[in-house]
Amino acid sequence: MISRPKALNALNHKLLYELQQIFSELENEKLRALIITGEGKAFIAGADVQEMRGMTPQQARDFALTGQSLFKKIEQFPCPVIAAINGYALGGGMELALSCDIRIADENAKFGQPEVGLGITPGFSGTHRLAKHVGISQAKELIFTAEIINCEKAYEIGLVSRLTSEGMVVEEATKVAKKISNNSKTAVAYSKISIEKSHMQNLDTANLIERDLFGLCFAEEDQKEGMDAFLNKRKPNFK
Ligand code: CO8
Repeated sequence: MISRPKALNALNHKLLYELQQIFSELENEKLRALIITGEGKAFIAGADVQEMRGMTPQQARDFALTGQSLFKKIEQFPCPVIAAINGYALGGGMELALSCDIRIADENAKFGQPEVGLGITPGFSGTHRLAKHVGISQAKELIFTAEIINCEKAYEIGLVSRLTSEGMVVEEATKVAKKISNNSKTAVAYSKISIEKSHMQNLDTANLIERDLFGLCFAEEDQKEGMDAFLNKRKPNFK
């Protein structure tokens, strides 16, 4: 849980550093899925404007690099990461959500990239990932207008995959995490790599990535167990 509720969980250096530490530690744990949510009425209301205000161009560039590195770590995390978006997901908060594999929103969730209204561009990979998730046209409209959208609009444009009533978002995310954890950990991890690595490639390169990972599955116990269970009409018992 992101917990800096007095500042609506705004991302400052300290918080970014702590998240880096946590994700590095968790990388070595045998996790099936990870859920990120925010404390209080916000998921994350952006990067910390107070902290950014006096930055020099070089400091701002370094700050952007810190956020970009963290969000890449989340995107490449070995198991699925689910953003349970309980309120404002603005600027850097929306960019963090975009780096997660699955986004689920509470009815109070609000999304937007307000940066141009502050005289800056998105800086934590939002210009890339927002276009990847919702298409260039929607991304440009959201970024250029700095409009804040509600959860229904976010669902309509494919920014989130599920909506919940107030206060139910972590529960719903847990249900999704449980469904994921019933499947082969390795096959889920390989599918994640295949989707991420092939997304921006042409079909031939994407096919190569996919068939390499597909082939690797056949070196794993899970493939034998999954197929044996299916053929013997029983539930698989993945280790
Ligand atoms: N940074 C710092 N403090 C914040 C932020 C923020 N992003 N958001 C909220 N807060 C603080 C407020 O200043 C306020 O503090 P205080 O109580 O001391 O006055 C407290 O949180 C509560 O906020 P509000 O009183 O404003 O709460 P409201 O419910 O009235 O409004 C809003 C909620 C609409 C979310 C409003 O707080 C808001 O507009 N926040 C700023 C949203 C924003 O512009 N976010 C984008 C920031 S830019 C960014 O994320 C760029 C990312 C890339 C960085 C690249 C590196 C250079």
